[in-house]
Amino acid sequence: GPGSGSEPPGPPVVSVLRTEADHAWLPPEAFRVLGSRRVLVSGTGPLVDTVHGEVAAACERFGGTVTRAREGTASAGSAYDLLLCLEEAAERGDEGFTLARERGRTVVTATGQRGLLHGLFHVVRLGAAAFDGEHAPEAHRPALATRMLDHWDNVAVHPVMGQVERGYAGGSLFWRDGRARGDLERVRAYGRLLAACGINAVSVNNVNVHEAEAHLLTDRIGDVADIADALRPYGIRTHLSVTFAAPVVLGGLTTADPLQEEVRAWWAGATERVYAAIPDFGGYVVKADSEGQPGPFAYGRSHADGANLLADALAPYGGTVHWRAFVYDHRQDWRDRTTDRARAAYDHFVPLDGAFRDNAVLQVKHGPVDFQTREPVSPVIGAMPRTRLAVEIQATQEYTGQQRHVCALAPMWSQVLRFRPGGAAAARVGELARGGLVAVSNAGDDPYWTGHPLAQANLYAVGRLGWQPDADPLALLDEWIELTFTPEAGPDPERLRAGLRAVLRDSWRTYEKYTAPLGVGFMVQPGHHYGPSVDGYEYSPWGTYHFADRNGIGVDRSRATGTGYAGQYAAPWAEVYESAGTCPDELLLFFHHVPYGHVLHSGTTVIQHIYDTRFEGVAEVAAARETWASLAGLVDDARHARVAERYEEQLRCAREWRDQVNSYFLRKSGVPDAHGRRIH
Ligand code: BDP
Repeated sequence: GPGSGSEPPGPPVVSVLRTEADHAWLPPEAFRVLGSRRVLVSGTGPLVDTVHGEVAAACERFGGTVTRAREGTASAGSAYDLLLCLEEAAERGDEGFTLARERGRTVVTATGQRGLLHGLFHVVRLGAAAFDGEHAPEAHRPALATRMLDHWDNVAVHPVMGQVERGYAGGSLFWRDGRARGDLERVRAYGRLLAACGINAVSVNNVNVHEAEAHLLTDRIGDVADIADALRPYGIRTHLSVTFAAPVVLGGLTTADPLQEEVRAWWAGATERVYAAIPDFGGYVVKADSEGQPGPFAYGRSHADGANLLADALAPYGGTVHWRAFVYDHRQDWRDRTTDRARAAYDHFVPLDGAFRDNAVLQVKHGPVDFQTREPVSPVIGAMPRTRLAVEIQATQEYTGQQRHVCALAPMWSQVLRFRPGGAAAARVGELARGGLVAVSNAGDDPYWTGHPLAQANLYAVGRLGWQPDADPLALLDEWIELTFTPEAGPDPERLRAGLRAVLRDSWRTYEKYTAPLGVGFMVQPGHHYGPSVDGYEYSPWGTYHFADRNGIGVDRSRATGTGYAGQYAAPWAEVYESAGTCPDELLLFFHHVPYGHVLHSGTTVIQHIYDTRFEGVAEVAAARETWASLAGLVDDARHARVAERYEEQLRCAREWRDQVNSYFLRKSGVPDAHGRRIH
C-alpha cells in the first residue's frame, strides 16, 4: 500500500555514458550478423519501414546491403542471404511469422507487419545460427495476444510517491513536473527495446489517478497521442489509466454510477474523442475501490457493472478495459485474525465469473497479496473460466530490492506461469491468462533504463515470457546476456558469460534467503518498502501480518482452524496447502502458524532455517559481488562501476536483514543457533 514514504538510504547515482542504445539489449553490435549479409525487405507499411530502417543501419555500420521491394518476393530472391517478406496469405495472425532456411537463404515471412518486425528480432537473437543449415518453415506466434507494461508514472510529482510511484530508475520517460516531457526520441528508443522482447502494449500513467493524470483522458489527450505516435512504428499500442470518477471530476456530473444513462453517455463521448486522437488506442486500465481510488461500490454496484460500463464505451473501437482485481480492505483491524487480505480478490470477483463483457479483462496480481518475494499463485486464476484474465507481475522491484539489489525475476514468473491451478493434468497459468501478461514497468529516464543495469533482464523477460510462457527462464537470461553484452565481441566471451550467469541465475533465491522467511512476506520498512523492519506492518491496518510470538510464527490460512483461504484453491492444492505436513516449505508460513521447532521437509527446524538462510543469503551476495568485481575490463567501465556500487549497498542491506531478522527471532524464541554463530 502507499503508506507514507520517505526516501530510503541508498548510494549516489554515478553515470557516464555514450548513448542509450549502448546500454540496453540491442546495441549496434548485436546486429553485426545482419550487416555482413545481402538482405531483401519486401512489403509496404510503416512497420516494414521500421524493419528496413533497422537493417539499413546495420548494413551501413557493418558493410552489408539491403534492398527494398514493394511485393513479397520470397521465391524470386536468389541473390539474397536474408529475405524479410510481408505476404498476403494464411491465417497465422497479425503477430506471427515463419522462418525457413532453404537454398542457402534465411526466409522470414509474415502476414502482418508486426509479425515481420518480430521475425527480424528473432533473427537477431539467433545470430549466426540463423544462417546455418537448412530447415522447413517453422511457425512462430505469441501464446498471449497482449504483452503489456503498466507504467505507474505520475504526470505531476506526487508529494509522497514522486514522479514514478515505486519507480527506481529516475524520472518518467513520458512526464516531468506536470507536463509531457516531449523527448519522443527516447520514447521511440523505448518502443524499440520493448518490441525486441515482444511487448506490444504500454499504459502510460499511474493506476492511482491523481488530478494531473485524470486530465489525460480529456483535455490532455494530445500528449498521449504524441506518445502513441512514437510507439506505433514498433507495433506498440498505447493505453491509459483512468479514474472511475471521471464523469464527476472531469465531466461535471453529480454521479459516476455505472447504471446511469448520463454516465454511460459521458464515457461514450469521452471515448469517441480519445479514438479521434488515437485511432489504434488500446483501452483503459482501472484501479477501482482499492486503496482509496473511487469505484462502483459507492453506488452499490458490482465490479462487473463498473468494468462493463467502460467496456461498452470502448467496444465500438475495438478497445479493451483492463480492470484490476486488487480490491481489499486496507483499513483492517490488525487484532482480527479472521479477516484475510489474501482472500479478498477471490471473494470479490469469483462470484462475478461470466458477468464481464468480452472486451473486459480482469487483471489479477500473480499472488493473492502484493508482489512479495514468495507467494502462492492467486486462486482467482483457476477459478474464473468464463472471464478473460490477465496475470499482473511486478517488474519494478518494490519488494525485491528496488533495483539496488540484483534480483532476476524470470525464474519466479516462470514458476507462476507454469503452475497448474487444476492439478497435474490441467492447464497452466500461462494458458489460462487469455487476457495477457501485464507487468508494472521498471523503466525510467535513467541512462541504463532500469537504474540497476542488471534489472533490464527483468524487463526483457516480461515480453519473452508473454510470447512464450513456458520458455526456460534461464535460457531467457542467457538471451538477454548475449543481446546486451555481446560477449563474442569482447576478449573473453566464456568468462563474461559465466560471470553474468553466476550473478543472475539464482539471485531471486538469494534475495529470498536474506529477507522474509518461508513465504511469510513483508517485514519491510513501512511506506517505502526498502530494507528490514520485522514488525513494521504488524500493528498496522494494511492486512499484512506474520503473527510472530514467543511460540511460533505464520498465518493460519487453513480451512480447519484459520481464515479458510486454502479452501479457495481447487484440488489438489486445497489439500496440499491445508496441512502443514504437505504444504511446501517455501510457503509454510504463508499458510500456517507453526512453532519454531516445527520440522520442515528439508529436515531442519523453522528457527534454524531462519538463521541458516539469512547467513547463506549474505554469503551469496558477497560471492556475487566478488564475481562481478572479476568482470572488470570485460564490461564497459561505467556500467561495471554502476553495478559494483550497487553491490556495496546490496551487501550492506543484506547484512542488515540478516541481523535484524535473526536477532528478532532469537529474542522471540530463545532458541540459539545450532551452529553457534554470533547473532547479537
Ligand atoms: C502496491 C504498491 C502501491 C500500488 C499498489 C497497486 O505499494 O504503490 O499503488 O500496489 O498495485 O504494491 O495498485
